[in-house]
Amino acid sequence: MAYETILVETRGKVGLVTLNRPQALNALNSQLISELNTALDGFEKDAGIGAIVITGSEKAFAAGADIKEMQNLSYPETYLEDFITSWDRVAGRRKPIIAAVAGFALGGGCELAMMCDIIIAADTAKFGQPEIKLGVMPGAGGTQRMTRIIGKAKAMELCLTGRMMGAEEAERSGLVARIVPAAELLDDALKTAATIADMSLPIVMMTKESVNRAYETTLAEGIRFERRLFHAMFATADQKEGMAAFVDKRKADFKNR
Ligand code: CO8
Repeated sequence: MAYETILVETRGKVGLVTLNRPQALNALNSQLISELNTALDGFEKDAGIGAIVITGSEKAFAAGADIKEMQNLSYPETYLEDFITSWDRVAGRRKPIIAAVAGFALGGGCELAMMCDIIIAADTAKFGQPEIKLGVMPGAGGTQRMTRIIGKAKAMELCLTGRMMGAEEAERSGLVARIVPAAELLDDALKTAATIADMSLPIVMMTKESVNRAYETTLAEGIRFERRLFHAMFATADQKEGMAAFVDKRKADFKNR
């Protein structure tokens, strides 16, 4: 498929999507989101792909939803089209996704990063939910995911003032897993993704599902969910291989079954 707003590549077992609307700081319009969903559908179906990286440019991961596309929408149009709901499909993916963020991750850009499983930030990264300055509020999970990730005090401040926070503050707040020098961002994210892609895919997917449960249920239910999946893992060949490899002092050769 020919994409116009993203670049799609595979690097070994890693699928790489680069947001590519440089003239608009990678603002997320409907074409971009539709192309991103198509690319992710392809990676999800491809048995050779074990992890995905989404990145932007040096200047911007994404500066938000495309304001020029949105500005004249009416309420019935947003309601009838269920505007933004398809954007959330990124969060429902089963394979792990790393957001490699340099420069601006604002509004929908910050929300897109938070839909991913791990955010690795360049030292140049700036996160924020500036929608309030446009007379709206975050619409793709920003008020919800950010509050769960960094807590009410900071999420409330960021959403109500629209101020940006830099990479260090984002790491301190638990939004990003790690900060790396900008020049090393993509290599680092690809290396992290490759490490994950080398593990057993079903075990990786179950682990992702289990960690995500922590956001949606009580501790007791979450622990029960984890235990059920943990027990189920003993039905996989990869559990036998992983533990045998440890005992034999060799690298595990997972077969994804
Ligand atoms: N939408 C459309 N175009 C944009 C956007 C955007 N969000 N951001 C930047 N651009 C365009 C500019 O209009 C400009 O285009 P042109 O050259 O044609 O005038 C070009 O990108 C470069 O931008 P600037 O000249 O403004 O670059 P600066 O370096 O001076 O400033 C900033 C960079 C601070 C990032 C600035 O561009 C800015 O404030 N952008 C808007 C940020 C913002 O408000 N984002 C929130 C948008 S609303 C939103 O995201 C709602 C979420 C809804 C759900 C999304 C689901 C995923």
